[in-house]
Amino acid sequence: LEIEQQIGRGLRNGEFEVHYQPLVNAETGEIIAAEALLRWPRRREGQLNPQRIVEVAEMTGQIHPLGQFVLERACRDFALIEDLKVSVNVSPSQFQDPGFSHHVDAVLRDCGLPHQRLQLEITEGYLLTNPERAIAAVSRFKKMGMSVALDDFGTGFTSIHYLRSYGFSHIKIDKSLITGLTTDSNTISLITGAIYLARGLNLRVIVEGVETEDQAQILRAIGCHNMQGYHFGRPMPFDEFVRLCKRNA
Ligand code: G
Ligand code: G
Ligand code: NA
Ligand code: MN
Repeated sequence: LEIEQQIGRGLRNGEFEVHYQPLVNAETGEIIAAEALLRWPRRREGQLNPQRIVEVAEMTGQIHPLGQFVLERACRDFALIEDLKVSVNVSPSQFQDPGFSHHVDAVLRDCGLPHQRLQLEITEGYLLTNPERAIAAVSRFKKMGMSVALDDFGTGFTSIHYLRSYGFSHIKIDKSLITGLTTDSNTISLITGAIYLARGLNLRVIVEGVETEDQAQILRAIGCHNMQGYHFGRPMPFDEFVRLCKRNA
């Protein structure tokens, strides 16, 4: 079966799920948010990981129903708990869709989740193809009360100029930059520089892919605000995430 048809069938049959990975306050270790990540648990075949699904869905237009599913699921789940933010990945064609901000607004109202508790994550691909519209969209979402994070920072071409002019509230330093953090002094310099730069531009810094306490210690020392990674928890079903929060409280 073509991947497109498999995704269509998965959507119709309600096979997709959303898992949540904790984000912690770097200083206190307290869970402050979670990233919502698409999962397709019933599939046994390995070739369709979330990244591939999103890639294909982006080409076929299925990213709209898929993205809508993730957004609604995430908002509905987080409306059941207090205070914590949920961070949802938005793909370029969703972000580009003129009706998207209205849709997000409607979902939040429908679920009763305050706008301040939703964060959108976007990667830089779209920013580069359509800077003016992207800047306008980021500012619109921020005016609505949401935070907007630049995802996968350090993997692409984002220039310092872009970082300044887009008005993001957060940047997420990509996990690929963290590899070797404890052993390689160049890596430490690179991350330190990125954090220094971001803080200078009034951006909150999230470092993802934190896998060990040694890495967490270094990141705390160099001023990272929030951390995410297997060291604090893998992406997990909502009920498990709620239990983790209760244990940590
Ligand atoms: O969690 P994992 O490593 O499997 O995610 C793989 C990739 O899929 C990541 O780049 C992540 O951003 C992306 N992804 C996961 N869920 C979603 C989603 O709901 N929407 C979009 N656009 N991308 C997602
Ligand atoms: O592209 P994006 O940053 O949205 O994707 C996040 C991806 O990173 C998810 O697929 C998630 O499962 C994965 N991930 C989260 N924490 C870690 C980690 O500590 N190590 C590794 N290798 N991957 C992680
Ligand atoms: Na992300
Ligand atoms: Mn990322």
